[in-house]
Amino acid sequence: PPEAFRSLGARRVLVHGDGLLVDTVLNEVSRACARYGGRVWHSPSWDVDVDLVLALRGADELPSPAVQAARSAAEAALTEIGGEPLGDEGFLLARDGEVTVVLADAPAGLLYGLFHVVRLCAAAFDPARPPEHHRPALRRRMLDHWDNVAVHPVMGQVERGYAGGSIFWQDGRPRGDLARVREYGRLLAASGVNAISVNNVNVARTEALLLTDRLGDVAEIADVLRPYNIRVHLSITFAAPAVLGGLSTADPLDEAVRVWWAATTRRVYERIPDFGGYLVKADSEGQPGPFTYGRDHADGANVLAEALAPLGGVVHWRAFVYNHHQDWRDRSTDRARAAYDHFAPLDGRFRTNVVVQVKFGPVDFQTREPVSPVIAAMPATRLAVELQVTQEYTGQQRHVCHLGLWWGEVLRFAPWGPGGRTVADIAAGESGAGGGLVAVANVGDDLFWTGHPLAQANLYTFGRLAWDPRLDPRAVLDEWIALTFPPSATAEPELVGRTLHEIMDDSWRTYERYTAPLGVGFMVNPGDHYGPGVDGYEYTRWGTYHFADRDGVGVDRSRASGTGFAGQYPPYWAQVYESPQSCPDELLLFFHHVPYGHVLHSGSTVIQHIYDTHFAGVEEVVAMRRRWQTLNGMIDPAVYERVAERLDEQVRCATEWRDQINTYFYRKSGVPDERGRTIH
Ligand code: GCW
Repeated sequence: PPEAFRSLGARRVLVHGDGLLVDTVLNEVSRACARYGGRVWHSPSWDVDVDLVLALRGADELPSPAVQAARSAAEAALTEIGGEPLGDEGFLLARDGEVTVVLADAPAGLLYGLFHVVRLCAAAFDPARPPEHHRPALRRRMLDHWDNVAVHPVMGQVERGYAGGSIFWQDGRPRGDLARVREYGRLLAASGVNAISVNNVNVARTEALLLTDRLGDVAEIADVLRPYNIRVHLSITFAAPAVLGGLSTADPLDEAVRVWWAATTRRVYERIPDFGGYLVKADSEGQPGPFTYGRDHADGANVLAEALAPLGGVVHWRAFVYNHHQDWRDRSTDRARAAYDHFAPLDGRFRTNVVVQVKFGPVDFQTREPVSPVIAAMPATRLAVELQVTQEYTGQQRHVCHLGLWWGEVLRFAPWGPGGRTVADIAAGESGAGGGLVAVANVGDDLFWTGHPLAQANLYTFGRLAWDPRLDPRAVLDEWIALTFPPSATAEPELVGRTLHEIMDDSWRTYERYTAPLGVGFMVNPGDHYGPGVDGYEYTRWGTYHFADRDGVGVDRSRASGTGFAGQYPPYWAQVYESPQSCPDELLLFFHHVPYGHVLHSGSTVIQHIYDTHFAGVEEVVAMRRRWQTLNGMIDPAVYERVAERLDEQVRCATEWRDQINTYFYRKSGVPDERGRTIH
């Protein structure tokens, strides 16, 4: 809300520098000052008493004495804190007497510096604030929209979208609400995101045309997002040379195909000079790819990379490739193995402007999965890690499920063993050359952007963790709370903040408790993936099984007796995951098939753990709802009502999960709950 800008808007602010992004900074400050009584000047023409200077360091004409003084104070502060270069997007914040100074080498740094000041509120003007220096750990911080241009008969306008229609597309056409797209760009910039892809990775006929005939639609979006430092990428179909270009093949090694990609890509850049690149889902879930021509994924990615390289673009090539025609009777095929089996042997074969984009887990964005072994298996390839902000498997933005803690765990995971390089290090790459962090977006045309108002926090947290994966997710949640429920617009802000933490901090674990147990995954209704469906996928072709029988449950993925997936990890984790004795409880059923009486590290048996967590999960959701009710009257009534209504649904759905899971396992195992609670 505008209130988040109150502290900035009440100050006297001087902006020094020129260019598109500096104009954005100027507009932001002017907007805030017009509302809250501050004033803004654009240097070099003024020399006035100010509270805040936002200045570019580089080339300029005639900085005024005030700017000069502020800048030299900031330079001194930078030297004092041992300043590394600020880089393309970094900035310094320091105090010069009565003045707060934000200094950047490039306009984007000034933009992020401005949003940092907004985030800090009054603290940005604290005379005792020591100088601080910020630059993003990850160069590309990207959101992938799974938005369809034409309404898909099953998936609708947005595949796995839970916040209404697309903000870009409607019924086969651009939605035309560029003001909203602009506001979206602003929201993303404030979170730190700097790239988006504007259409679904499943590319149908209408969407394919965005690359050629309908490029203008993409250019319009790029124009609106450019002032917020967001580059636009496009999902393309690998078959484009055939389906759009009229060629008889899309074979990546065919000369005519290479020429077609090069020419088509040049036309894209004529229209969108800062175009980001292509995103590709190939040979996966029915999308076309190089396999049709007997080529591999490196051949496929490289033909696109070659076309993009001279123009500065990248290919994001997804590693989400598996056989989606599995036979449940055949236990030798393991979907979890697929990405590694396909991609690890190709390490070193990708051109330098290819980014292999890997889902964080080996299966599919489950509430709990081990980290994908692919992340440690391709040292000679640029890798991006893909998260899912849209809550496909985590409550579909009807349940409160704050994912910050989970992402923090994933990003800090050290694939070679404790103390080694982390997932975040790999995504960052040597001197920032890595593929970055990507997430599937959760925004739509909904009044609150994300359907569930509290799901906004996931979007914000993703951007902040992509900027700095070492941030404490709880502190990031604090930021989001303060910006979304600013003290000046909230009755009893401390109580509101505390209550939101109580509701959200542990909500991912709560969600885990009442859904699929101990890392086994899925157990959702097929198709829409919402609500319990314990055997929903058990006999399907999708490769997501739990193998529960009267004696036990889980998937044996050990080397000794299972699918061998555990052996895809470097030795430390391969060993930990190999045996049920050393495997962490939360992943036990992902890696092992064990009897119901198997005793966990927690001391509980598997069956009792299932009962206990499912009862506890529902109790926690009921407590969430009760806590939320205490906020009635303290916050915007529309937000209050929307969350209240969703919490009712969460209680209903969690109860359904509890009862179906508990009953299922009671019926299978015949083991009663040792505490005698009701199992139907
Ligand atoms: O999780 C699955 C989803 C599909 C999605 C696919 C993917 C876009 O259920 O809807 O397709 O993953 O990541 O490509």
